[in-house]
Amino acid sequence: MTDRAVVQGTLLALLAGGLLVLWLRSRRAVRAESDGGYTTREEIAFEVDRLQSQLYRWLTTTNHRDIGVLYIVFGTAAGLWGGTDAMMLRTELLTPPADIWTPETYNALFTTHGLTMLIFFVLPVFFGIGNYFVPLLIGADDMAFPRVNAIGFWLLPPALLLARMGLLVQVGGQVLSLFLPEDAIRFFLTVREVSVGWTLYAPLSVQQPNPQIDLLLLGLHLSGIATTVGAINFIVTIAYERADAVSWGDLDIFSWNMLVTSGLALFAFPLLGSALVMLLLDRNLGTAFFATGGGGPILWQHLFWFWGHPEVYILFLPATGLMSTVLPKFVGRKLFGYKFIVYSTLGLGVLSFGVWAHHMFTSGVDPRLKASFMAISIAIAVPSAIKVFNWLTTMWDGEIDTSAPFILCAGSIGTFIVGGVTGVFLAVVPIDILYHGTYYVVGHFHLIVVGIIPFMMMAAGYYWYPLMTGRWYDRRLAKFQSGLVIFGSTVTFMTLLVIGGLGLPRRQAIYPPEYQVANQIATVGAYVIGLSALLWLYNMVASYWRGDVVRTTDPWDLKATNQFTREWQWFEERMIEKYDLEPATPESTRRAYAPELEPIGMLGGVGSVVENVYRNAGRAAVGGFVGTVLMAGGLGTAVVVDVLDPASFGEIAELVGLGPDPLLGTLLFLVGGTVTWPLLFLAFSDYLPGQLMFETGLVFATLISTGFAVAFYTGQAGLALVGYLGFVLVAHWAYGLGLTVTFQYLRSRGPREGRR
Ligand code: HEM
Ligand SMILES: [Cu+2]
Repeated sequence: MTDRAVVQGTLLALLAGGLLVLWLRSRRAVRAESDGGYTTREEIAFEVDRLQSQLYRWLTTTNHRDIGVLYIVFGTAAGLWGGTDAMMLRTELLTPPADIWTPETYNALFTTHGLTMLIFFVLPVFFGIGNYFVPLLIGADDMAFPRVNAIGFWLLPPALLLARMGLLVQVGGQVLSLFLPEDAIRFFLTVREVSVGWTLYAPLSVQQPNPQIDLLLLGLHLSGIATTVGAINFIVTIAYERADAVSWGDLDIFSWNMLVTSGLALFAFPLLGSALVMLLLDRNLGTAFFATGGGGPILWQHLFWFWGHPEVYILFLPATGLMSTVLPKFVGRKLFGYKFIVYSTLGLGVLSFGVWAHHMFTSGVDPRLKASFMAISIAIAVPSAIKVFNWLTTMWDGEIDTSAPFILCAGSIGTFIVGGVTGVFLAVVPIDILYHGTYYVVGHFHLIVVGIIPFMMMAAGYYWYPLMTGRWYDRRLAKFQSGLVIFGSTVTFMTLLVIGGLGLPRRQAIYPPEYQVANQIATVGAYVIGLSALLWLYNMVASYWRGDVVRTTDPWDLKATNQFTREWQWFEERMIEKYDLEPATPESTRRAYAPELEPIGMLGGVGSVVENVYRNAGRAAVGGFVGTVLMAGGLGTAVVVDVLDPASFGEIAELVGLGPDPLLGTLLFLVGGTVTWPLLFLAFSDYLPGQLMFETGLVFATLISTGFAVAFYTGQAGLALVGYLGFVLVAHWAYGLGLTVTFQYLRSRGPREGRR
């Protein structure tokens, strides 16, 4: 314990000292303000008066932007603290035996790391970003309840102190033991950081005597109150403080996500609070909520995870909201599928309360119950996937600006996909039973908690930095840092997935030597993440007073793609007011793809698809005919060289219930080729932002060729199989090209269309 206390104490002291030095220097240099403007580089004298008034201001402010900044600073500090825990964890795992820290220290580390990150890092930072930007985005003056807002924030520092008192007390004990006898400072020697795991599973959490557990429970309870209060404020603000022009259908995606997150928090945190009180009572007053014979240890797991699973979504929904906000600005296109993203967010919110028992597949839960939780857990992948597809589609055919925010967005989508897919496996009971308690789980959830949450925080930070400070950060450093953090996370957490797949259990300080090399790779990756975090911090802090001044009202050239959103309009007004800047005018404007402008048919989306089909039927038939003729050549050759069995056309007819008649099958095939597929292609092409060009046709053809390959497969093996697949693919490409070339031709001859 000692070594760890000293290390963490020293690191924190160093950090605090460093910040103090930076701050003192900044006082003497130029000051930028968090209000969308900058001050000139005048010298500001070091006055006690001014200091006092500043202190007073920050302690008593009820301004949503100030409170936002406070939240962000607090959350960042907590994140660095929890990050230090993570670095220490990984350091211990450099060698197989527990020789760097003791096993007890190791246990404490993964406990405090998890809790600090989940409770004191993510939500405060997102509440901070929300506080700063939601009112600007919805055109409100401030949050609905500014004073409650301040209270909500100021509950957090004491909560963190209570939760992590163990370390402070230990360091205090170290210092005191130099002067005082052991008896006099007994309290300091009994309190130690909690080491029962962040899930606080009973019976261990009930039985361990460490008094710090009680302090932790109180701290968590307090943080729960803070979160609930903040959540209520967001809900009321978004529901009632919107400007007249902002209807629910115009509400931006980030605010939608903050709304759903707050709704989840409102249901989840009071429940956690009750469970924590029960645990406190069990520990101190001899109740039997979680004792065998009483409610039982499994009851704790139910209560904990009924909060714990939605909590995961509370953490990650705001990150997806930031992605949907930032990504479109850097690909020059409007967010694709606004409505579907909103629905999927709401869907995730509801479903997230229905899957908690997937964390308990290895506990003694009724197998029938497990099966139903498995089903819902798999289903929850759908709304997440919808978001991913919409992001990818937003990027499609965009004009990509590879600045730091974009790099982080693209990296996030990648890690999120791997993290999400590995999660689907864990949702399956037998697979979870194999992998539960291994590093596979750690790899899976870190690909999400690291691969999208901090990435999006950084991306949003870079994106809005000019607005918040009136200055630019070092953009080259930012690009480097973004690449670095993606690289580090991939190396670290992919390695954990692999060693977990090989069966290495998590939460153990000592491990078999054959895993050493892999563990060292993961640790080096973690150090890379740590380094990139420091580079980020340096860039943000140093640029605050040294960065280039922003001299335009549209730093990201958003007007050119019609994405000059409300918060930037606010910024523009301020810049004009304060610094007499001219409103920026873009050199050219491109028409960003705007699904909102598309005519909505009678039945919403469905109606417009029907209209499309009707409008396009003629064109589709011609294109489909040309494509099918070309394709027939390829398929005919395949029949001749004997890799495609003509009888398989009969199977097609059988598939739709017409009996195994090859002739009927061929007919069906022709109808599909000349009518159905071209119509589908045209219907989708209106929603697919790509140009109606060869690439689109090839992609479409490749996709449908997989269906064909499955449907027409008649047991070919070896070389015949390769030939079969090859011919199927080539024939479909011929089809796709025939289709698109015909469309191109018809379009170039037909009347000019306004559509694209
Ligand atoms: C800086 C990058 C990070 C690294 C290198 C890292 C590393 C680790 C390691 C080694 C463990 C222990 C695994 C075990 O023994 O079971 C762990 C656990 C955990 N981490 Fe991280 N982590 C990082 C960031 C984060 C973030 C950002 C969050 C939350 C948003 C987070 C949340 C957790 C949680 C909840 C646990 C589970 C503790 C447990 O159940 O044992 N981590 N992390
Ligand atoms: Cu879960």
